[in-house]
Amino acid sequence: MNEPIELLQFRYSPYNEKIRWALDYKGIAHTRRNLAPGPHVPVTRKLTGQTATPVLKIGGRAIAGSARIIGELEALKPSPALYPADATLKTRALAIEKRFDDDLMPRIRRAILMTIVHDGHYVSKVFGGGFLYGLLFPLVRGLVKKGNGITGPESAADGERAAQEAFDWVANETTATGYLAGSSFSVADLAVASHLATCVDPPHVDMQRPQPAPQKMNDWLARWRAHPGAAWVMRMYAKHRPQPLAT
Ligand SMILES: N[C@@H](CCC(=O)N[C@@H](CS)C(=O)NCC(=O)O)C(=O)O
Repeated sequence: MNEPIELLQFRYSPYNEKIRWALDYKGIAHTRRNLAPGPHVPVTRKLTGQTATPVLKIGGRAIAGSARIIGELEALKPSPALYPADATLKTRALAIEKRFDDDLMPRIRRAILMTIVHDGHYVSKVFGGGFLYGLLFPLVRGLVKKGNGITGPESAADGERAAQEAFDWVANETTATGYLAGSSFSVADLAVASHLATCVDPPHVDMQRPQPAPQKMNDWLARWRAHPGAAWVMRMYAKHRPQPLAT
């Protein structure tokens, strides 16, 4: 494992957080390169033929797709494992990851974006874009909304329904063992906690949003604060989320 590993990331993003967490959890040394939403497009497209982050560069390869990247990291450094050894539990863990990656998070993200998208300077702070980015954000605001499937007020209502469904489900599924697939930490917990961190702001340097935040964002955070599912997210961060290993 001597090949240099570089994560091309959005500084604030649940899908990128999945990869940071997996790298840190496995103790894999890496570097991170921040991209800003908008200007990232030519960079990720050239490397992978699609635009989304995270992109992991490892040796001469560039890999996209957070679930796929975790699979690669699991093969690269199997211990500590993120995939359950038991085949049935592994199938369950991967299905949970997929449901949050492909359905719940895209819906939740629309509601979250709608709490900050009016404030270019705040968006810039979240993504580390700098003053000019904040100033010019109105030029890409429409594209960001469209790219994320925001069609109107209904998008916020649907995102809130998705978050409620996610938090209720997590609280219910973790009562028995504290974990989502069996009785120990796995990729299911890592993925779900990374996604729901966007509603909870756990005190970790990689996922705490800058304050002061727009009122609508703070209202969103307050909406979930007392939910047992939010306490579970905090627990996963406290017990299983190491500090960053990146240089
Ligand atoms: N299914 C992808 C989704 C990744 C994703 O949605 N990434 C967002 C950041 S949260 C992104 O880079 N969006 C910009 C784009 O798609 O061009 C994964 O699991 O990695």
